[in-house]
Amino acid sequence: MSSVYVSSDEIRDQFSRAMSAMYQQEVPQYGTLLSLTEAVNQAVLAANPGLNSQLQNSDELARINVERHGAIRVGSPGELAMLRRMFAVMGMEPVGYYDLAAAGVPVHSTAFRPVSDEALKRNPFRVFTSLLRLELIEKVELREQASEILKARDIFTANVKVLIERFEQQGGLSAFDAEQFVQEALETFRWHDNATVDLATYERLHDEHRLIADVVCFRGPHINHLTPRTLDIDEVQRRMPTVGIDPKVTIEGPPRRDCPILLRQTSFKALEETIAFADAAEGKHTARFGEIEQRGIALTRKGRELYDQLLAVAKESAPAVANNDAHQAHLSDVFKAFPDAYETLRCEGLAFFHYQAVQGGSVQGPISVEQVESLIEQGALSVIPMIYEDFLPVSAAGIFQSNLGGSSHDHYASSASQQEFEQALGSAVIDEIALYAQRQQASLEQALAQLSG
Ligand code: OOG
Ligand code: NI
Repeated sequence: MSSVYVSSDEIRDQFSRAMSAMYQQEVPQYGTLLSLTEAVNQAVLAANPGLNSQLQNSDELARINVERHGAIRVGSPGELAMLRRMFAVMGMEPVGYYDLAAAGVPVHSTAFRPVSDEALKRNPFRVFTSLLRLELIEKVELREQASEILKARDIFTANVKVLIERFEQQGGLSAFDAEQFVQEALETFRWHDNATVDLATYERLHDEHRLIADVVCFRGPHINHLTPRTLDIDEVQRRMPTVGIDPKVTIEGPPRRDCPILLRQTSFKALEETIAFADAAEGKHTARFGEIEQRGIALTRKGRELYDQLLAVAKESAPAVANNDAHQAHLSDVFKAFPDAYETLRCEGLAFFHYQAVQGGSVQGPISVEQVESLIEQGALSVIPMIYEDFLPVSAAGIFQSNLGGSSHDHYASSASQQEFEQALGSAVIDEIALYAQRQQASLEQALAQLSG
C-alpha cells in the first residue's frame, strides 16, 4: 500500500478514541468507570512488579489503557453487510459466530476486530455486533411491521458510503479522507433521544422483546456500551458502589485464578432515558450501560471444551443464593479441575502461547519438535501467554439479560444458523481458534529461525 494513505491501524485508533470521547459525553458514568478502572490497574501494577514486566514483555502494557470493546445491534442483512465494509476500512474483520437465541435473545453475532499481532498491539478495538433475527418474532403482523420500519431507515451517512467505496477502490484513504471517515462513521453509532415510531408501536415491539424495540425504533444502532479492560475485575466490582455505580449481581465467565483464562465480565445496569416518540408522546427506554472486562489466556479447542464442560457443571450445581461471593466460591471449586499453571496449560495443549527466541541462544541446523521442549528448559526459548481477544456466548447472554430488565424469553428454539448470518454479512466469519493456532505457529517458526540463524 502506498504511503500516501493512512494505515487502517491508525484509522481504527482514531475512531476508537473518538467513540470513547462521544460515549463519555453521552453516558457520564462511563467516564467514572474509566477512572475507576485506571486507578485499579495502576494499583495492581504497583503491587505486582512481576505482572508489570510480563505485560511489558508481551507488549500489552502499552495497549491496556486504550483497550476497549463496544457493542451494537442492527436490524437487517444490508446494515450488517455495510458495517462489514465500514469496519474493513479500520482493519477490523468479523471473527467468530455467537448464537444467542439459545439463551433467549433473538440475535446472532460476530465480533469485528483486528487479527494480526501487529494490529492487536497497536489498538485491539473490537465491536460485538448483533443481527436481530426477525424470523424469531412469532406474530406475523408485528414481524412485517418491524421489517417495514427497518427498510425505511439508512444508518449510514451519504459521505461515509462514498469514503468506504473510495477506500475499496484505492486500497486506502488520505489523511484528510481518514479524518472525515472517522467523523462520518461516528454518526452511525450516535444516540438519538427521538424514536422513529409512535409510542404505541414502540410498546408493541417492546412487549415482544425489549431488544426488538431497541433495534427497530431508532434511527441507528447506537453504541450501547464501551468496555475498558481491567487487571482486577473483582476489585472493580467491589469498588463500583463507592463511586455510585450499581453492578450486576455476578461476574460472568471463569473464576479468579493464578493464570487467568479467557474473559471475565461485569456490567452496570442500563440507564432509563427519556425518549420523544413520533406522535410527540414522551416515554422511557433503557438500552445503554457500562461494562468492564478482564482478559486471560486464549484456550485451544481442548481447553475450551474443558471450560464449557466445567461451566455447565457449575450451572447445574449452582448454589441457591445468587450472590457474587457464593457464585465465585462455587465456580472456583468446580474449576479446580482446570490446571492453573502456565507450564501445565502448555504441556497439556489447553492454551495458546507466543514463542520468543531469547537473545544469545543459538542452535545448529534444523530444530525438531522434541528439541523445542529442551530449548525451553535451557532458556533459549521463552513462552508468553497469548491473550484471548474474543467473547463468550454464555457470558454475552448474561450481559444482555442483565440489561433486559430480567424478563427472560426461553422459548427461542436453539437454531444456530451461521450460514444465514454469513449470507447477510456477505462473507464467512473467521474461526477464532484457528487464528490463535496460526499466530502461535508463526511465532514458533520465527523464534526457531532466529535461534538457528
Ligand atoms: C452485547 C452484549 C454482549 C459482551 O461483552 O459479551 C457483550 C449487547 O448487549 O449488545 O457486549
Ligand atoms: Ni460487552
